[in-house]
Amino acid sequence: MSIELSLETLIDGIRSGNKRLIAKAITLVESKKAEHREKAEQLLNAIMPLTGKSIRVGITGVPGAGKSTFIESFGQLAIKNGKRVAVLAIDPSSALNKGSILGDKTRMEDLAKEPNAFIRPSPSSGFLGGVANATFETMLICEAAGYDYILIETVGVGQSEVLVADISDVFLFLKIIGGGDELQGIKRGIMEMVDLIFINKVSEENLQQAKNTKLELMRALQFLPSKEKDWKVPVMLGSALYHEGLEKVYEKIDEFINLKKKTGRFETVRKLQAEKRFQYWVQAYILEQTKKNESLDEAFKTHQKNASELLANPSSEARDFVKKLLNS
Ligand SMILES: Nc1nc2c(ncn2[C@@H]2O[C@H](COP(=O)(O)OP(=O)(O)O)[C@@H](O)[C@H]2O)c(=O)[nH]1
Ligand SMILES: [Mg+2]
Repeated sequence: MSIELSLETLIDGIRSGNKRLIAKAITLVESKKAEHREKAEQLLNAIMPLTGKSIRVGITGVPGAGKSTFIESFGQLAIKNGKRVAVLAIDPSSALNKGSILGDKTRMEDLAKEPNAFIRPSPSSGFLGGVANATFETMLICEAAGYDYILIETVGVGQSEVLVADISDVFLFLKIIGGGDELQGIKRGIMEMVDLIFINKVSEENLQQAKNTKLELMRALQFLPSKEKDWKVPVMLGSALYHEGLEKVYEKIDEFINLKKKTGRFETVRKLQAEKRFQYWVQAYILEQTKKNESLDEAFKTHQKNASELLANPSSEARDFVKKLLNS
């Protein structure tokens, strides 16, 4: 896809909500080429005043839990309520297997048809050579384009939860009935991150089981420190596929966001997230500069090798490398 369009064209396209141009702008911020980075930054700076007004919803759960289905249904509900919805995905593994992120995008067929929905199928892989991604910047573009809800699906396991928690205002955990807790990632770590839990695929037949699962979850939550003061993580039952229980989720998200805004946590957390993003970019640019300079690149590789072969401890190798970097 060509991204050689002028900045003005892209910025106007974002402002006017032109999906084709929004997509091109996203391709630009996903590019790892140095010349694209500069243009991407100019673009992001230009749209900054238009960003920040959406509700950023992170959605996690094991593969098959129904995240994509949930997004499709929830997205339609939000649109019915007069909102505009953008759908993104975070997949730290895409650099490895180049898998299509929303390969199951077909499940969002109905949402994709909505003029007020924008679905970004897949982040490009190997962003700046790391496991990171441009989802944060993509989100800013969607906000500038006027989307009210940014729904971010975690794909892959492990790291994606942390990445999505780092950019969302509310973190939703989709659970299915049965299956081992381990299998469902009910590790302490994830439970500490969630703000809302939705038990999916609930039907008449498994209602009792679902209620038991709910009790188990509530018991587990009791022993965790609360992430937000005055917020009791709600455990809701429903079905993404049959559009059941989604209104309740919609209301709870609203309630949660309002509470966070009232306590000031909303702003505080967003500032912390931007700080993290800054730190990420410092790291990324240091590595980029390193790669550009032959002797530094050599030094980086040598120190890294020393660390990996346990010739010395990684921290002293890092310190030595940074000394060389500063003296270069
Ligand atoms: N019976 C039932 N099936 C569902 C429900 N929600 C999702 N599914 C199905 O579960 C499968 C996995 O859904 P998907 O959204 O792709 O899960 P993801 O991997 O978490 O994104 C699909 O076949 C869905 O149709 C539900 O509420 N009830
Ligand atoms: Mg999915």
